[in-house]
Amino acid sequence: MAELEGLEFGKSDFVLLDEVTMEQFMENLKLRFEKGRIYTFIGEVVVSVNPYKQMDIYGKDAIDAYRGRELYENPPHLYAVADAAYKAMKRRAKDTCIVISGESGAGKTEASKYIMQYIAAITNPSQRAEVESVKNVLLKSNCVLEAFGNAKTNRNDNSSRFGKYMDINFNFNGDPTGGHINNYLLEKSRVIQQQEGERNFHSFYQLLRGGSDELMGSLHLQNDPTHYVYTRQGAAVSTASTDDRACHKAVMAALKVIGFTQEEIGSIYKILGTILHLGNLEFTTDGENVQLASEDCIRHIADLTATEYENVKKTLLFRTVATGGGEVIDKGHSENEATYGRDAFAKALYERLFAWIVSRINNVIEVKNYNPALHGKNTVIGVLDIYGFEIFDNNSFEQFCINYCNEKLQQLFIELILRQEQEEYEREGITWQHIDYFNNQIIVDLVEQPHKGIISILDEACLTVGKVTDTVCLESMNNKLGQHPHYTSRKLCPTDKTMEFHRDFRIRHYAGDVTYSVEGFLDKNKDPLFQDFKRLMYNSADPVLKEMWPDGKLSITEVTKRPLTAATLFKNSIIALVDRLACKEPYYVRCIKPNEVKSPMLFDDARCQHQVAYLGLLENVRVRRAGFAYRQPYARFLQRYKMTCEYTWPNHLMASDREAVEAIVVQHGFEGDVAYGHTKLFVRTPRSLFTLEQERAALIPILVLFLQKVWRGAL
Ligand code: AD9
Ligand code: MG
Repeated sequence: MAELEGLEFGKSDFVLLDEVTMEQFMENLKLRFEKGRIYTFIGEVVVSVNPYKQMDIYGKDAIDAYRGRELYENPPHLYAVADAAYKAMKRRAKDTCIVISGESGAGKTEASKYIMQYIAAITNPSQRAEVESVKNVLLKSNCVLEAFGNAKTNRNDNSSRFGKYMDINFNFNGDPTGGHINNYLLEKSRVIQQQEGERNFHSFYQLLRGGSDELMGSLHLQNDPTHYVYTRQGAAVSTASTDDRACHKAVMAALKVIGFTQEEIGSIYKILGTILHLGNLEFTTDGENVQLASEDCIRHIADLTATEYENVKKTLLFRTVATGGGEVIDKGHSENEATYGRDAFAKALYERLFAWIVSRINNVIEVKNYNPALHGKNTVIGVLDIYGFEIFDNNSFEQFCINYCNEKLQQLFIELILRQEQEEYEREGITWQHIDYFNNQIIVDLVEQPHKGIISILDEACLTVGKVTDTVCLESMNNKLGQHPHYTSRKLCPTDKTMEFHRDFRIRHYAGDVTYSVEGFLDKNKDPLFQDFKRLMYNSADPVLKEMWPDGKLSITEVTKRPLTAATLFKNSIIALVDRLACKEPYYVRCIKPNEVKSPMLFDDARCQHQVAYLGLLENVRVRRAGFAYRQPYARFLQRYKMTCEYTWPNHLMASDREAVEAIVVQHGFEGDVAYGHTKLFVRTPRSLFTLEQERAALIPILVLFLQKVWRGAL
C-alpha cells in the first residue's frame, strides 16, 4: 500500500475536518496548497487547486501506485478518481463519466489530459497493436483540438474556446476500442475579433510562426502575425507559456498519426490562409458602389480555395436575392454589408473547419466491427472538459452561453450528489438530517424555459420580421423578466448627465453576478451567412472544402428561411449532454483557481473562498459526512460476502437476507459503521468494506482448491 500523507499536510479528505465550517475548509485547502498537496478528497470527489507549476506527481511510479487500488488507499489524486471510474466500468460493467468543472484557468483541461494519460497507461497490458493505435489517436487528438480550439484569453493562456465531451469505449477486457468526441459551441467570433491582451486561436500563430518557407510561399503568407488584422487586434501575438513554432511541428505530426492525408492537411492550412487574407481585405466606396481596395487578396483567396477569381470577387461584393416575383437578381452590398459578409464568411470557414476536424477524428476512433454477442458489453467512460464559468470586463453572447452551460452542470451536480443522496436516505428510512443548499434550477429556468426564458425571448426577436434591434430585444427581456430574482434590468433611459444608455442586463449566476452587454446578441444568435458564400465553397475544386459545405448545393430559392438559432442549438446540445451524463455513474473533479496572476505561490483567500462557496463544496462535505460511502441491496451484499461468515456460508437459515447481512456485519465487528435501510445496507466508511474485500480475496483460492478436490472426488 502506498504511504499515506502525514498530518502536517492537513486532512486529505475534507470529510475528516473537525467541524465543517468555511474557516476550517479554507485553512485545510490553503495548508495543503502551500505544502504542494494540490488534491484533496470529499469522499469520491477530488478538489484540485491549480499549482501553476510542473508537479512531479504524474510519472510512472504514481501510475503504478494508483493502479487497481481503492480510493482511500493512496493520497488524493486525479489518478484515484480515474481508477475508481475505470474499476466501476470494468468490474460492474457500468458506464461512468468524469465531470471536470471550475472556472476559466482552474485546470480542467490539464486534469482531463492527466486522466486520459492514466487510462491509456493502465490499459492494454498485452500491448495489442490495434488497441495501442486507438490510444495513440485518442491522446494525439488533444494536441490537434487544442491548437484549433484553444486561445490565449486574459484569464488563461491556453483557454478552451469550445466544450469537449469525449466517450472512450472499452471492450470486456477493459481495453479501449475507440471513442467519440462531441464538441460544443466554438467561440468563432474570436476569428475576427479579439479583446485587448487576447489572441485568435493558437492555430493561426502556429502556422505563421512555424510554417516552412515553402508552405508559407504556397499560402502567400508572411511569417508575421502582426501583418494580419485577424491576428493582431488583441496586441498580444505571443504568449510567454507557448512556443508556437514547436507546437506547429507537434500538430503536423499529430495530424499524420491520426490519419489525416497530406491533401487534407494541405486543405486545412489553405483554409487558415484564406481566413487571414480575408481579414486583410478592405472595401472602399465612392458613395454608391463598393469596391475592393486591393485585388491581391482576392487572387490569393481564389487560389487557396480552388475557386474562380471572378466568383470570389462577386460573392464579396454582391448577394443573390429572390424578388417577390420569383426573379433572382444580384444586389450590390453596402460597405457595411460587405464587411459583415466577409467576417461572417471567415467565422463560418473556421467553424466548419473545426467541426470537420472533429468528425475526421471521430471517423478514425469510431468503434468498428464490435459485436456485443461475441465481445461482451461495450462500456464507456466519458470525460467532460468544458469551458469554465467566465466573467470578463465585457461579456457577450458567448459568455452567456458558457455560463448557462455551467449552470446546467452545477444543476447536474446538485441533482446527483446532493439531492439524490438525500432522497435515497429518506426513501430507505435512514435517519437523516436535511442539508440546505442553493438549488440553481431557478437560474437554469430563467435562461431556458420555453416561452418565458431569455433564449425564447431572443429567438422571438430573431424571428420577428422587420428591424428588431438588440435594444428592442433587451426592452422585451426587461419587461418580461424584470421581476425575476436573478435578473436585473438596467433602465434604457439616460441614467446620468453623461447620457449613457445601459445596453446590458445582469444575471445573478450561482457563481456570481455577470453583466452582459446585449450588443450583437441578436446577430450572433441568428448567425446569418449569405447563401452565395456557401455556393462558392460548394463549387470549390478542393474536395475537402467542398465536403464541408454540403448546404451550398441549394439555390437561394430553396434555402430554408428559419434555421434554429445559435442559442437554441446550443441549448439542445447541452440538454442532450446532461442527459448523456445523467445515465452514467458520475465522478467529479472540482477545480479551483488559486489566484488571478497565474502564480504558483499565491493563495488568494477571497477568490478561493468564493469558488468553494459557489461550487457548493461545503454542502458536499456535509452531505458526505452525514452520509454513507457505500450502499448495496441486501441480496447483493450477501451474495458477495457470505463466504466470510460461518452463519451464511454456503446458505443461511435466517428469516431474511437482511438478518443474514446483520450476521456478517456483527461477525466482523462494524455494527457502529452501518445503517439498515428498507432494501439496502448502508456503510459509512469504505474501510469496513475493504476489510471484507480482503478477507474474501484471501478465501477465494482456498475455496477454489476445496472445490477442485470435491470435483476430483478427493473429498
Ligand atoms: V478554461 O475554462 O479552458 O479557460 P481550464 O481548462 O480550467 O481553463 P487549464 O487546464 O487550461 O484551465 O489550466 C490553465 C493553466 O494552468 C495551464 O495552461 C497550466 O499552465 C496551469 N495548470 C493547470 N493545471 C495544472 C497542473 N496540474 N500542473 C501544472 C497546471 N500546471
Ligand atoms: Mg480548458
